[in-house]
Amino acid sequence: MPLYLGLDSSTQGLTAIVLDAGGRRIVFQSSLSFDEVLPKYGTRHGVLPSADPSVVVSSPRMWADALDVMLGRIAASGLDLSRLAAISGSAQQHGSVYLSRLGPRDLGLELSRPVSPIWMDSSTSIECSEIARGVGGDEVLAAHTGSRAFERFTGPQIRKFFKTSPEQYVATSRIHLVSSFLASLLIGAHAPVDPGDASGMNLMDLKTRTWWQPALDATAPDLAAKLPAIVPSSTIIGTLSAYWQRRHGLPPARIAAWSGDNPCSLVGTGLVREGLVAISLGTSDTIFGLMREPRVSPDGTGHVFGAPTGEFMGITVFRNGSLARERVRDEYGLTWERFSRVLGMTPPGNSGRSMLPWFEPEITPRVSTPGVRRFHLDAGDIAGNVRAVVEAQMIAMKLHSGWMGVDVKTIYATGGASANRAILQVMADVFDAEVHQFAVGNTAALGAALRAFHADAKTIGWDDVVRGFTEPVASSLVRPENHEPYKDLMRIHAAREREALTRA
Ligand code: ADP
Ligand code: XUL
Repeated sequence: MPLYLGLDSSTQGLTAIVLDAGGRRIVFQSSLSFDEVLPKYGTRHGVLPSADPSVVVSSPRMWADALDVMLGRIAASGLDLSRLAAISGSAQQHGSVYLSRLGPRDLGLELSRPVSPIWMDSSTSIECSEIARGVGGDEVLAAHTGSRAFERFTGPQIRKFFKTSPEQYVATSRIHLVSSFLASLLIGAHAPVDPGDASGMNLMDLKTRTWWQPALDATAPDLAAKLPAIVPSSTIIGTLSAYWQRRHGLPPARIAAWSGDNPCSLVGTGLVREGLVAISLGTSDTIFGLMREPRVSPDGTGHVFGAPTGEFMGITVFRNGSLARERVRDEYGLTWERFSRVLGMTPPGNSGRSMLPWFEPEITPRVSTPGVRRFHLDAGDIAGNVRAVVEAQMIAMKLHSGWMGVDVKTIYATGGASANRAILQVMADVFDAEVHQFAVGNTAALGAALRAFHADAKTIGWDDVVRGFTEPVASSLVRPENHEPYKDLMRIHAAREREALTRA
């Protein structure tokens, strides 16, 4: 029976999952951390050092090297790779790669810009306003592309590059997303993007799934010629190039279009039907669910992306996710085990102590000048701060996801921090919902493998593709125990956010 490989190039590392479609089981999993395995690039948490905190870039060559390391691991895994039928991938969204030429693999590629701005960048507020103005306003942009202009979205990033480095912009023949860049390396030719990742650019018309000319015009000249084609998510875009076949002895597997990590996670959590939500606690915290019809967020916070099923997905994204939790953990020299124990010992509602956890600029709500606000909370209060950061994150997630219109009774939790049941208890209490864990922490890589399966065996419906792979672990259920304190806290938190934003 065929094997399918899913790769996930995330902010901090690369993960691979191989699944056996017939046996409905995962037969290989491996992850690497960019900082640890490729130290010569000098990244921390996957990003390059920057003097300006609003500028966040990473290295496309590092992503290419990581792909090489991972394909080497797969080749050495002992799996019968003659059965490897198809490969797909997932990547952190919004990041862009600027190429003047694409060779047969990473060493052959010529970058017109050595670094890639990624989703954590918040340096393009001016370009966001310019693009919104150019198309007739925020609402018009959101109605067409699914989102108002956001700093991390690729369009504003491209505009900034065009304005600050016009010559390099002209020398750029193709601008890829991280997903289509890595897919290009696999097929040895320029790969298209899928609608899921293209909708993170402020450039695609969500309904027609084609580039929206007014947005291209408002972004940079001659942009249409520099962008990849957009193809349905389950398109086979080529075969693994001769280079990789020779280098690692891999078979000529079919390559399916890559997508963004959130659209892939939608599939990897089995959310191929409307009415359920998943929360991913990765480097970013995200809450998302499938949408049959695109309903754009009226307050402008969330996004509508294309879903791999051909439908849509609603999503709200928070920048101060795992790294904010880590900041608190490290401030008090805790391990995750100790962090969880302390969290479990403090009461829901935290006896009135709370926080706005904006350690870094925030996406939701939009905060460009970071700063943590503490309320009735001393910096030296370990237990109070641990609970405050997690409660604030979960409350913000509930407050800013109402626009999706889902009555949340069940949450599928995924991402690195979803292994932490004390954090999931706070999630269950704040949402007053049951929270489920998955056996696979990286549902983006699993979703990518399942997308490869779907693209290869097109006649199989999505329900059948995900069956047996994406059911949450039955014994993992975390039930809400105490929602009462959060009814008031939700209101108080919303007022504090509003006040902090007016003062900023
Ligand atoms: P990404 O895919 O965005 O790179 P992951 O989903 O792999 O991120 O999540 C990585 C994060 O998971 C780490 O930054 C770490 O803070 C967090 N994490 C890992 N284990 C735990 C734990 N036991 N409790 C809380 N957070 C954890
Ligand atoms: C989504 C977003 C992040 C990145 C990194 O809009 O900015 O979730 O995809 O994971």
